Amino acid sequence: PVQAVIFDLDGVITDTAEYHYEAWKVLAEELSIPFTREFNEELKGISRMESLEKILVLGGKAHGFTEEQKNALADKKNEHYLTLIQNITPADVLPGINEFIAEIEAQGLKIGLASASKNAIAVLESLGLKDKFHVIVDAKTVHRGKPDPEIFLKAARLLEVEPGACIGVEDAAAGVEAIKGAGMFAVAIGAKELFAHADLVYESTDELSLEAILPLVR
Ligand code: G16
Ligand code: MG
Repeated sequence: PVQAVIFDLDGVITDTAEYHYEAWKVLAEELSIPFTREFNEELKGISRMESLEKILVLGGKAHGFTEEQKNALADKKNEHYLTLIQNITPADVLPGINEFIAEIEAQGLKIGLASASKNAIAVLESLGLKDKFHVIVDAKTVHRGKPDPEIFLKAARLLEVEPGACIGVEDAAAGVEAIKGAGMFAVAIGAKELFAHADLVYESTDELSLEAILPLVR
């Protein structure tokens, strides 16, 4: 039987993608790289440094910077991002998430977080949700990013639950791949055609229903 639900953060619990977009946009402009909302979609679930590399490739500047310079660029983006996320409040929790968490608690299941963001704890605190999580695994504590299953496996291990007894919830293709690689039931949020490997796809977070999911997990 299902014993835990492990959440992705950005795009599932709250929509920080817009803040990531704004912060990258300023940096890209300084580097004269054309950066669009469309391209920002490709950065979902991807680590900060991998995102920077992709933006530099987009601008044809993949080889123009030393490691030290790239670290400085990534730090600069993060400083801007940190000022933007100071505006996050509990009102920014995505629709249906508080109700879904209440349903999980009522069933006595454990709750974990598996986020590629190094700012995950700060975001959860601003949302007023940090105390709901029995375990928080973020990018600071794992070696390999999504789509590697490491982050979801670590969350399950810390929750003391078998991966097969976990439901993972994600909005990025790389994240769904990580959940399936971990041997968990994968619930994806977004357009159906983007998630061929998910066990279940909901277009929006407000459709999340534990009652509907549980009978589908074997
Ligand atoms: C999130 C976002 C990504 C972002 C990454 C790293 O992952 O989806 O777009 O690049 O975190 O964020 P930071 O720069 O704050 O470390 P997730 O897994 O929560 O969706
Ligand atoms: Mg995400």
